[in-house]
Amino acid sequence: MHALIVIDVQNDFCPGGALAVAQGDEIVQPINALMAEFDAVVLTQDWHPAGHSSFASAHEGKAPFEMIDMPYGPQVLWPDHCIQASPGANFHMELETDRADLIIRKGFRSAIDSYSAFFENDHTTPTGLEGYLRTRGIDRLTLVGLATDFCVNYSAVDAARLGFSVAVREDLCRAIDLDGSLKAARESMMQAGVTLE
Ligand code: VGL
Ligand code: ZN
Repeated sequence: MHALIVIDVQNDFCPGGALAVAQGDEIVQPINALMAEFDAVVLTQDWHPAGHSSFASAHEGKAPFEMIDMPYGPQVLWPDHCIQASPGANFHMELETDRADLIIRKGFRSAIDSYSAFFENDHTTPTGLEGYLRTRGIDRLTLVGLATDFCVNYSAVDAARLGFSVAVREDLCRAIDLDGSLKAARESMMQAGVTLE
């Protein structure tokens, strides 16, 4: 069984959003068109409480895109984004969310960020997605969405490590590309055995 995992296609990651990814909206229609080809469709939704610890605004004297050391390791600080129940946290208006079997939210704990759809950034706190996929008999995943070098990358690497067969459709992803993060992400995905399509 083969699932399509659509990562964070939300207003704040699209042009005009708080953490806009260039051309992030271009992938919406082709992702809609792809949904029918899969046994299951899962959407992820970045879903932060106001004042989340990944926001630069929560750290005195820090600006967006600076790094900070968190108890679980280094963390990029972001502009406030995807705040629970805000318009920016909504899916892109044209994404066909009605076709999703499951919508899984992540990043809702104030003290820890969660790029991956499988584990929070401590790499140990599970989101529950693995259990959902396994109990549905899903062993193959295709990932698309935003952003290639953060949430798609972390999700793909975790999925491969968990033993799923994983492909990333790079043409249906867009990247933030911070200080070479896209190149590093491609390398880590290839290293983990993810197929870049
Ligand atoms: C993401 C940065 C912060 C992503 C989410 O979806 O790639 N990036 N939160
Ligand atoms: Zn986030």
